[in-house]
Amino acid sequence: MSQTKTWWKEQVIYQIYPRSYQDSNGDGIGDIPGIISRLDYIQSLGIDIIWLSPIYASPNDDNGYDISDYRAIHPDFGTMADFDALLKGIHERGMKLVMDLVVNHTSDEHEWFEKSKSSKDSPYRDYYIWRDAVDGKEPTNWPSFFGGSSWEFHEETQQYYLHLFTKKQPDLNWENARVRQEIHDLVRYWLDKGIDGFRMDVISLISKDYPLTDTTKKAFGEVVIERYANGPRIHEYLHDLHTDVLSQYDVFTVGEGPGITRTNAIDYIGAERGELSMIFHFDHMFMDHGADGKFDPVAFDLKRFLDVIADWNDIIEEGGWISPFFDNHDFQRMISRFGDDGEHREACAKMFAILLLTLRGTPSIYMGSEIGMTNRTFDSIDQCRDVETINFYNIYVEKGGDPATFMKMVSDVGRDNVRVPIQWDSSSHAGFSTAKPWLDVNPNFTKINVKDCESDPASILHFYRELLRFRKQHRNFVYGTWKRIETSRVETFAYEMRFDDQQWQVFLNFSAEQTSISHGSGCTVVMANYLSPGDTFTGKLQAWEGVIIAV
Ligand code: TEU
Ligand code: CA
Repeated sequence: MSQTKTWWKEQVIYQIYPRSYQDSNGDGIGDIPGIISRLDYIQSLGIDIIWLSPIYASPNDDNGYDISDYRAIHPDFGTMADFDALLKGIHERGMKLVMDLVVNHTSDEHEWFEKSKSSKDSPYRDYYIWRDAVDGKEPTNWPSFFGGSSWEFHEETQQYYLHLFTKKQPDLNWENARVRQEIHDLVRYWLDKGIDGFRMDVISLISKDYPLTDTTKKAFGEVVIERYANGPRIHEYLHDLHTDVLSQYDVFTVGEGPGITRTNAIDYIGAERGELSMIFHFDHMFMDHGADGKFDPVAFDLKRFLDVIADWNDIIEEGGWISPFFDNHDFQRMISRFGDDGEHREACAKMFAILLLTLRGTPSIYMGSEIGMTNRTFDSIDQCRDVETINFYNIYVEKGGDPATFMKMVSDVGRDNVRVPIQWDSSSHAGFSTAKPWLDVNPNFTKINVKDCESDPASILHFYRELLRFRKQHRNFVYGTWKRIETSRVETFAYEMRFDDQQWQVFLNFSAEQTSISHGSGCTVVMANYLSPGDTFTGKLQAWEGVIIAV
């Protein structure tokens, strides 16, 4: 199916986790003026769209994914005037701004919840999901994403409320038309300010499947699909939000959705559906999570990973659109997770850049990838700030688990790995702040930082710039076709892209082993992490080598 031309299909997203981008006032917390001071840098990369993780008022139980006022900026980040200046600065540079919309739940400190819990007769009671105890216990056996039960008992009114995330993140009741109206209003508030779209947090979870009943599944991922995601009214809610509000602006939306699968995704993103512009899917991100989630890991399966990438790429042929990504603020650094962050770090980071930027869709680059940032080591839970890590640590240790074993897992999969400050230079605190940061920098900042990359023409940073420039010059990436080329070796991923009379092939070696491929020998290199444009490809692939050739 051919795709209609739209600006947001042609662009590239850069995600900023605001607490960790740049501190401007020496309190150790990244802020809006800090981001403003780095806009020239972001523009110099060739980024089109900036996605900001939440900057709204929040008690920060889940670092801003627990919002207490949707129309206020958290003082840690600055003021509304700072926000307006940021938006202006972004637009002046020809870029766009996408905000995070977190409306599956609010903070328990949001005034709606304060009123809701005040009394069973409150007109706000029904803004959230309250239930009586059943046989003196939780209404259902639902586990929370962040450990423990999804129900919290409220003594004063003697009922439980539902929270799929932490108990400070009560789920909103979307069945209530007033709730939907409030959300439409707040979406309009931000769109009227001139932002260019929303990333919609766990949007697949907003419609609950009533009556709420016990799950029969054991594995958490299956519980999500069985009970939490893709509820009966999800498409009605998204369609209404689109029709009543979003469609009146020239904006786009990217929905985040655990439980969205390869088969039901098209219902969210099909061009004629009028729901979401694109989604982030998680099939490659959850595949090494075991029955109890990320702290119950199973072995990474490269073959499956590459099959998932190729399979989801085809959804674009079916008329859908996605945002490819390999890391974000919830996972670990992509090269540490899927590649090599040691000996072959540079080659590997560049190879992943080739992959990310030659898939179809609107790619999302998580801040710091452009310099090949890596996971760090966490030896003690005191070094961690993430509620997910802390909750699961407590559960693990209470059950008698060895703290050191858990901390090893945290160093692999903990979300704080990607939440550490950006490494700007080799001065103290990596140039992020003059004070001790809210989450300590990765000690490797003296070797991996933006400043050093700037002065090295062969750096990962310059490679990203070149690749982004290249992508912009060629429409193959956006409107062409993409087809996998079968290879005899799992670690060699190959595909072909065509547009008009242009034909390219991409070869990627997902290993440190040298190998060769029977395609493309004698063709001219157009972009590569070892070879230079204009070189002749010989069919040999070095460790983590990536190459795009013209056929
Ligand atoms: O994440 C949703 C989600 O699926 C994650 O909880 C994921 O399972 C987990 O992070 C894997 O470690 C979104 C936000 O991106 C995340 O930061 C929030 O904590 C969460 O929703 C609740 O708002
Ligand atoms: Ca600050």
